[in-house]
Amino acid sequence: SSLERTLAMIKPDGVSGNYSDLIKRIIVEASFNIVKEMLTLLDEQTASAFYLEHSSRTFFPHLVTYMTSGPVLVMVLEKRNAVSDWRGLIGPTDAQKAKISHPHSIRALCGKDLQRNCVHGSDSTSSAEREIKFFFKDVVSGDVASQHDEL
Ligand code: YYY
Ligand code: MG
Repeated sequence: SSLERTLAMIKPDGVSGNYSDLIKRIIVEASFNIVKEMLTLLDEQTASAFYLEHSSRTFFPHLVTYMTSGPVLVMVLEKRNAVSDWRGLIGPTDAQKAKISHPHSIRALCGKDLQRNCVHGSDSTSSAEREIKFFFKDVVSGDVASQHDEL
């Protein structure tokens, strides 16, 4: 396996619930390198574009309202197998189900329900590449060995 980058985001309920420090501690203890981070407030257009793949779903308007309801912390994480390892750490989409099936996952620890699940993680290496470019246009997700742009 080679070094990978993935896009992580602490969603509005995570930031407002003061989970950012705890989540960053979990990230660092799991041997991820936080390569980039940005605290930002998503507008409707940005949140809609980020979740474009879900635009036809009935939950989409609620998702956009939620994602624009407060600041989010967007991060680029790097390690070997970053994409699947981060998905593993965050756990299932539904935080209520996560509390039962994956009680030590971040969504179980910090999330509330299916919508307010505290964190995002790219679901594949191609999604990761697209999502990293979406937020950090100067980061090339290939050739990570030559990049040392830590904060
Ligand atoms: O990748 P992941 O975040 O685990 O789930 P997705 O199926 O991509 O859905 C994106 C996002 O949408 C999810 O984190 C919460 C929200 N959502 C929802 O509010 N209601 C659903 N029935 C499904 C997803
Ligand atoms: Mg997804």
